[in-house]
Amino acid sequence: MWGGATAANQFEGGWNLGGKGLSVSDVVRAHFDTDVKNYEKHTSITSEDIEEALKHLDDEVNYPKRHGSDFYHHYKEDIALMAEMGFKTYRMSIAWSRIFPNGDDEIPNEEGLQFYDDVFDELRKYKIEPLVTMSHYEPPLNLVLNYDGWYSREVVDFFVKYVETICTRYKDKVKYWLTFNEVDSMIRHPYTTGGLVRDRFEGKNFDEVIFQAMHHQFVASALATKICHEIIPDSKVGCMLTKLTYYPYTCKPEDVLEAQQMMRKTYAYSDTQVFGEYPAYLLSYFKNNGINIRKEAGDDEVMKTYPVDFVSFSYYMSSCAAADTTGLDITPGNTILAVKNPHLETSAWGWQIDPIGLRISLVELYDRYRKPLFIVENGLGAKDVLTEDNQVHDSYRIDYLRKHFKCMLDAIIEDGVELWGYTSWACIDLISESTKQISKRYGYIYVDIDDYGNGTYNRYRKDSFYWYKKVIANNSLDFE
Ligand code: BGP
Repeated sequence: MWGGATAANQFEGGWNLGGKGLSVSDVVRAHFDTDVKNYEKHTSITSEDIEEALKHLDDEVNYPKRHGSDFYHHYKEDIALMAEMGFKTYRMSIAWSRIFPNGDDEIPNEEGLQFYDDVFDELRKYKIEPLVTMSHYEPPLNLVLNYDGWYSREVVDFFVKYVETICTRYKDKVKYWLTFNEVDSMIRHPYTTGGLVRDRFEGKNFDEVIFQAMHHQFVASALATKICHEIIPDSKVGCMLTKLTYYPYTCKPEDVLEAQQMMRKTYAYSDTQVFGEYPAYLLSYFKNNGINIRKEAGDDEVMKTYPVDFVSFSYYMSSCAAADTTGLDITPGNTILAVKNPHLETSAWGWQIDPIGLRISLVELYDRYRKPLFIVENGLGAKDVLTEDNQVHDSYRIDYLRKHFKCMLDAIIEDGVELWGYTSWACIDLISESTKQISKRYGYIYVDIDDYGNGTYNRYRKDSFYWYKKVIANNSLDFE
């Protein structure tokens, strides 16, 4: 299933239209003046930041996720362009706060439900299968301010109600679902993923807070799988992990061990969702760090009984790990900083380009889980130039994709990996999660706005658009 991916919090816009409530992402400010490689600045949100954002509800310039790429008003045109490329599938997310504006509402927002009905109908018109993420950095803000986000057990119940609502409403329209985007990302950006604001937990072990919130998401994810299967018997529900890939910097056993430990930090969360229980090494981590998770009776059983049907992941880059990093170059990756690999090139944002790492990831995940895999994010964030005649010559993107596709094919053909599909991130330009810039562009389709939201919002096909169309039509790279 070839296609592309987006997420409402970065793409949809219409943040205050159609009865939508505020989500965590609507109050995240961009920092246009800082080093784009400085993640800390972009991800650590304080109560003061939120208060400030609430005073500026007319500001879309400094809060770019509010306008995104305005899919809200462009969905027909965007889906037609996806169809023109031959998409078989489109990964998107439902904004929870469009359905339950405050998260704890008694009844859902009909206008919000209708919006996604319209989107799914439009996709059906072109026989594009939706793959829907239930929660992609979109917890309703009210759940942060009045419940402390996913730290609160009550949020599990609110999520369950939301899942029941969307599964019932879209039971004839959506078969493929993902529960939480990059569930592991809670450890790197606890606010966006879990609605956790550090200063609200003074006096508490914040690491414990994060794992408690994550436990709630694991239980909620298992319950969502159960609900989905009950309401839509032929549905498939997947987990979604950030596939970070670490190589030992040298063959010194100390570096190999360090890389293994780093990889386990990546796998801990998909291990839990696939095997339905916490892996021994995560339990050891809890014990050794004084982390006590509060569980309710039945949690373990729920997690064990309703594991995911397939494993989806994002893959952009790889990194190195060393026991002693003194004197080594450090470079950014997907919300991480890690040791630079001297054998790889980097993107303009410092991410290390590694197609073979994708094959390695596919093999490792398939050997580990023996479940079908789905690559739901992969792509190159680059600075594109729109020419005077509205073209974008993005040969660098084609080059990145071609090399990754070749490795994907090798994984399927040589290594026997069962890969259901591939949705590149992001098929249409949108606001970057880490830097809040649209100038970090990923799309096959250019959206004519700048980082401040100035522009026409017109869509233009890039060179990669025509290339991807050929890949899909041929279902191979042989046409080149
Ligand atoms: C993933 C997220 C996406 C996304 C992507 C690219 O981790 O699921 O939401 O944005 O990374 O990252 P960025 O936008 O920081 O370039």
